[in-house]
Amino acid sequence: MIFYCEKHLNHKPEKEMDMGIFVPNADTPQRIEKIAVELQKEGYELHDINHFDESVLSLVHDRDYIEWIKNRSRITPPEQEYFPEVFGYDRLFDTGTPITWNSYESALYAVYTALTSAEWIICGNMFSYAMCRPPGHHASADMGGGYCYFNNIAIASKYIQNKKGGRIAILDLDFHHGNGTQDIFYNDPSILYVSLHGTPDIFFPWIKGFSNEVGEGEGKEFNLNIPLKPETEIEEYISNLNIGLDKIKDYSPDYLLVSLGLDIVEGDNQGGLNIKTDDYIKIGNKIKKLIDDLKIPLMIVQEGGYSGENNAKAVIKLFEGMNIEK
Ligand code: Q9C
Ligand code: ZN
Repeated sequence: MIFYCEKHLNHKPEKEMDMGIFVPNADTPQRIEKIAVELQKEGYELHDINHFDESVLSLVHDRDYIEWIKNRSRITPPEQEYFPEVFGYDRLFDTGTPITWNSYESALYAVYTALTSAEWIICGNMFSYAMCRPPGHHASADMGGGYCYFNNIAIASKYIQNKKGGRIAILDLDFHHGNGTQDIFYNDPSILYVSLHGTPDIFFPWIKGFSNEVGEGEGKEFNLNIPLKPETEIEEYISNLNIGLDKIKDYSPDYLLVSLGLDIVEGDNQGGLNIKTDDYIKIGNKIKKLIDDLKIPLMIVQEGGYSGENNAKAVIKLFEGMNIEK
């Protein structure tokens, strides 16, 4: 089942600061809208989401961080964007994640979209796709950034465990390392985090995502980073994906959650790999084989991907490769 919520349309950051100058913000509503339109043309149905209590944010985030984002949204007039004073002062780690009057609400409903998807799989269903926007994987317990405010997939993971228990594997296929998700579960052996991403010594978020980050304390060995060279193509991508999938197979989780960023596609304006939209059939095949072998449900959570057109093509190919029924 595919879940979509139109509240994301109210979150329209206009600009971001890159190398000291303002440029158009890449997290546009269109990048999700295009997926929605094309999926429906293909015969997939989108389903509306359920409402939850705002307190679900506390499953992952600190109270004062939540209040800060909420208040910042509330006091920012329409047509204005708040940019952080970054270092050591604000709760956002970059200058690409402005807060508008509607950011809090849109981010909250992205969380609800992920939780509706989570509900669907814990009720005994095998597949869901949460069309979240804004994305989540860069947000840690007390800091936003990389277009992310609340960590949708991390909150969904906690929600699933609170309701059903069990162990979860998160496979992060976004072009960027999910520093927020890694941080949140770094000491947690009940959640395995595996990420393939453009190498952080060249690409955002720069600070995290290296292969020597393997988890800490009880969480040691339950974090696997697989950094990739610029312009990596599908053959090399798949051999690295296999390493990640083997790790997940050995872990034998009760649920597989995928952070689906489509910004690994060649030409993405925030990306740097050379994956083709058609290659998603192969990626889909691999994931399908794993969940069939393990006999576990799959939940996909939308993260990045900045060309609406390619996003739609990639999702359709991925679903084809996974044999998702319409
Ligand atoms: N020249 C996600 O894909 N861009 N976030 C930095 C540096 C930040 C991406 C640009 C990209 C954040 C969820
Ligand atoms: Zn990304």
